[in-house]
Amino acid sequence: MPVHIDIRDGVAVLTLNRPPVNSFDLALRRDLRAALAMVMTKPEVEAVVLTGGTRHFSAGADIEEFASGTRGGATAVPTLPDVITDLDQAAKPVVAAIAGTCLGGGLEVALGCHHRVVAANGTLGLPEVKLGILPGAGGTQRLPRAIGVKAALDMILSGTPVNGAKAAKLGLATLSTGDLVEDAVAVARQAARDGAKPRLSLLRAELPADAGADWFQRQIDGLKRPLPAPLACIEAVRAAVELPFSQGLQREFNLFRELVVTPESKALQYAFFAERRAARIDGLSPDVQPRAIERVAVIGAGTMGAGIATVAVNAGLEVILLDRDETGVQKGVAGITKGYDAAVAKGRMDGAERDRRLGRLHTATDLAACAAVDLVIEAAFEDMGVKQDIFRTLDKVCGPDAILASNTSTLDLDAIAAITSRPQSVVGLHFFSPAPVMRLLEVVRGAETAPEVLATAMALSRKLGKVGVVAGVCNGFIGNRMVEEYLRQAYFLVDEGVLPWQVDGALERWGMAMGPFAMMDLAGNDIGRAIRAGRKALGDERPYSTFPDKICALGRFGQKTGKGYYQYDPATRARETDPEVDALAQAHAKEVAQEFGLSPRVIGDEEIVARCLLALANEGAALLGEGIAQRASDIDVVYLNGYGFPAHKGGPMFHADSLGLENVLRLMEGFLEGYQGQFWKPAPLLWEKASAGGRLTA
Ligand code: T1G
Repeated sequence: MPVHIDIRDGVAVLTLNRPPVNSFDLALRRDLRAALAMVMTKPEVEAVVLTGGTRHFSAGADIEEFASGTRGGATAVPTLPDVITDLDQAAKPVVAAIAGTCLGGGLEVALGCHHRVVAANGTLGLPEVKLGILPGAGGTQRLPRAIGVKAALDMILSGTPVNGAKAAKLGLATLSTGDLVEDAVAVARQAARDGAKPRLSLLRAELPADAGADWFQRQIDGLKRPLPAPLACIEAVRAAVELPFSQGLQREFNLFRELVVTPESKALQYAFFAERRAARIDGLSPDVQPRAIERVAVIGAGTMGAGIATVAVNAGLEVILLDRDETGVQKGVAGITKGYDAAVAKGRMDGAERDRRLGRLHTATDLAACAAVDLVIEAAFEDMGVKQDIFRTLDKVCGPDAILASNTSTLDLDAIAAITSRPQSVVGLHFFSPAPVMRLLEVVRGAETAPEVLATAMALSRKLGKVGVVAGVCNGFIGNRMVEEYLRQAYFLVDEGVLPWQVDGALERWGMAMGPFAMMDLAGNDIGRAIRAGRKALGDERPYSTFPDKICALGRFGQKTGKGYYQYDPATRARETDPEVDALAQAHAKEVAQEFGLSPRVIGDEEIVARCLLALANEGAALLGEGIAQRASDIDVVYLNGYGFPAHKGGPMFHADSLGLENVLRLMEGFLEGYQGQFWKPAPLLWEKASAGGRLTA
């Protein structure tokens, strides 16, 4: 039964029971309405408590239902607003007992109740803006009446949830310090005695007197990107202040209906499910169970290794951090400790937690220390010989069930696995820098990686708070292989007279968090040079601009040398264009024009964006066709979580689909006319899907 009813001495406790997260699909809405109506008619019931169990009060409306119109449809009666109105207007007091997630429509349901009691583990929020929509079941009207207009708009625009204590501090709920349901029953009983049914819908939502008449306009002006959803959120909250409740609800509903069909909301809802789909390993037998990972060794105490060790410690694992000598190890430990001390200083962590985490961090300089670990993550120098030496020793010292992982970003994992006696236990765990911040983790399956090892690596990525994506073995796996083609086009644009900051500007205006040149200055242009040299050594003869190597020849490696394609403020690392680079680029373009007989032409934003982004999608289609990625949406998950691709555009593959693959091919053929035309080779899968009128992300 989606709603369980238990009457306890005059109080009806309704428990939502719709696994996995009590999302309000049609069945749950119908059942809750019926259960509420039923208990309202029982004379022995004087009040009602509504709860969802200990992990999920409710994750909100059923996204699948309104994203794709399945499961009965979001507009099927009773709609979620219908159910919330039943709660709001109920004849007897209704108290929400909230533990765990209470998000979106789940919080809106709780706001329809007359009181709210929350457990410490409560996570209350309105994340709709992250799906390109807005709270469409009264949240923009009731939350301002519950906690004030400013606090409400902050929560709605950020989509960030608050925990139980913060919710209590905001006045959103009463914090339960004992048994949540019992506390809620007591509140319900008291409300019945008092005859108190405080309905938020009867209150007014007012701005503080000092807010100023243009307060809402200032919120609009303060938006980082004036996308439809945040703009609509501000309008809906304005309606809560300026209109009577019922008219405000109508305004909210109209804004919701407009948003739910926008390209941004389609892309964001696609991205939500794409991330969850990425966790699935196609063809994996349900009998395969991930192994328990409790003790991890991280080899290499440099930036990456120390970052990975931090991630593992944060996830509650026992960690041994190794490096060649004590100096290297202690440098790594110092970096980790510094990070925790900064968190304590900022009040994000207390001293006891800091000490607990550092207590899980151990050190060694001899690989023999890996004898009893469940998993080794090698994050040593990106050199095949170095890695093979380490794996040769690990193969001897580690236990028979230990999993051996490499954090290599480009090297051939199979060549590493081949020097061990256990290739089935070797997997790639490609973290992105800085490891404690970047959510993406490419889980690289070698030719012989055992299904159980792969499943364990994917389960570990979830435990580490990462978004795991399975990748096959090729140079650069998914993300870096595609970014090479993106960069290739960016450099060709410089060959044709576009300046680096102009390329970055076009892509950043389009939505990329950082343009390709700023990105390479961050990653290190010398790293880019090493990758290019590595690909050439592997026989990649495809032409490449000589411009990036000219930059490297000047020692302009990027932020780490204070100069790259830009110059950087030593204190703030703020970037500034550099006339020296502009002059170098112009001279370079002149040489290319003479060599290739190019006539100068203006290349605008549209062409810059198209050439760079379609190069991404094209290489994505190529590797998808080779089976390096399991599905196109996995490729999008890589770009949304590792390369600053804007989520409201869905990812490079979703973006290509949204243009239409026939149009993509036509655009590519158009490029064949230009200087870099010789380098375009539309991927076979792209041809195939385009000619069949299909999509990459279907
Ligand atoms: N609708 C449908 N399915 C959902 C869902 C939802 N709201 N939330 C989660 N799922 C599925 C998910 O796809 C996965 O399915 C399974 O549940 C476990 O999720 C009117 C319109 C709640 C914090 O944005 O943030 O309310 O892959 O793997 O890591 O104003 O899910 O197993 O088949 O993520 O423990 C607003 C979205 C909706 C919350 C749990 N609500 N969900 O995280 O598990 S719009 C949200 C989450 C709305 C109203 C509007 C997380 C979670 P499968 P999971 P988790």
